[in-house]
Amino acid sequence: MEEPRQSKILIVEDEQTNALITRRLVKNLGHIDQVATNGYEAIGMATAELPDLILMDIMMPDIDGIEVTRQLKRRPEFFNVPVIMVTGASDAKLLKEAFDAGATDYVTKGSNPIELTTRLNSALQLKYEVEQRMLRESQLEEAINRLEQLSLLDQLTGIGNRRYFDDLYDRQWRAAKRKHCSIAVVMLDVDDFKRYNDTLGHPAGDECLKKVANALNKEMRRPSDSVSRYGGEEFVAILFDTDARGALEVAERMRKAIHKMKLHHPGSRVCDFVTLSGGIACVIPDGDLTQKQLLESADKALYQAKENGRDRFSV
Ligand code: GH3
Ligand code: MG
Ligand code: MG
Ligand code: MG
Ligand code: MG
Repeated sequence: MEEPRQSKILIVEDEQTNALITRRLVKNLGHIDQVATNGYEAIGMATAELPDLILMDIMMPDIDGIEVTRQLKRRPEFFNVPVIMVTGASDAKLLKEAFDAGATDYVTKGSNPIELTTRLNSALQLKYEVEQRMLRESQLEEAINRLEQLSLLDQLTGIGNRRYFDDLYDRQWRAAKRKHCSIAVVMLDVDDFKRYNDTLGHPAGDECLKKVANALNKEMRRPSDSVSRYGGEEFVAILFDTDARGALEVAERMRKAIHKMKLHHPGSRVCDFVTLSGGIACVIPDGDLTQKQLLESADKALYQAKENGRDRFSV
C-alpha cells in the first residue's frame, strides 16, 4: 500500500480541546488541517476549499454533523470526499443515520489514535483510487470520441467521408419524414479527372481534390447543409428542407465557386480549368421512394449532365 499523499483535512469539532488533539494528529501525519467549530462554518469552509477528507463531529449546536454531511453529500463535488464521523458514543441508531446521510466511516472519540490514523489512511487511499479510475475512464472516453470523429473524416480532404454521409443521410431522411419537408441530394463529380491525373500527375490530383472539397464546403451556408466525399473524385451534398429549385441554386453556386478558382486542367475536354458536373434529386420522404432510390436518381441525373456536355447540373 502506497503512502497517502499530503491531503487537506477539514476537522469539524465544536470542542476546542478535542479539535486540538485531532489537529495535532492530522499534522503529524503530514496533512494540512483546517478547523470549523460549527455546522455552518463547516459548510462554508468545505464549499470554499473542497477538502480531501472531512472529520465530522456529530453533536454540535445549531446543525449537527449528520445534517452537515447530508447537505454536503447532496452536491456532486462531494461524492468522492470521505466523511469520517467522530462520535462520542457509538449509538447504533445515530450511526445508521450518519451512513444514510453519506458518511464513509466512523471513529469513537477518545479511542486509540492508531484507529483514527488507520481509518483516515484507508479512506484517503480509496478516494485516490476512485479518482485515478475516473481519470483513466474519462481519458479513455475522450480517446474513443476522438477516434470516432476521425473515423468519419476523409483523410485527404478533411471533410466528411462516406461513413459520415451515410449516417447523416439516414438521420436527415428520418427528420424530413417526421417534418414532412423536402430533402435534396446533389451528386458532384469532377470532369475528366482521369485526364487530370494523367497530365499533371496523381499528387497534383490529390491537391486538386483538396481545393475542390474546401471550396464546396464553403458553399454550405446553413448548419443543416453538408458536403461529403462520396469516393474518388465524387462528392455529395445533402440539403435539408430544400426543394429542387433551392438545390439547383446551391449547385450553381458550387459550380461557380469551382470555376472561380481556375485550377489549370490541360487535359480537360470542357475548358482549360477544372469543372464539375452534378445530379440533383429531391423528395419529401413520405411515399414509397427509398433513400437508396433518391441517391440513384441523383446519380442518373449526374450521368445526364455528363452526357449533355459536362460542367452543368441536371435534375
Ligand atoms: P468524367 O468526366 O466522366 O467524370 O471522367 P473522369 O475521368 O473524371 O472519370 P473516371 O471515373 O473515368 O475517373 C476518375 C478518376 O479519378 C480516376 C481516378 O484515378 C481518379 N481519382 C479517384 N480518387 C482519387 C484520389 O484520391 N486522388 C487522385 N489524384 N485521383 C483520384
Ligand atoms: Mg460536539
Ligand atoms: Mg466519377
Ligand atoms: Mg469524374
Ligand atoms: Mg466517370
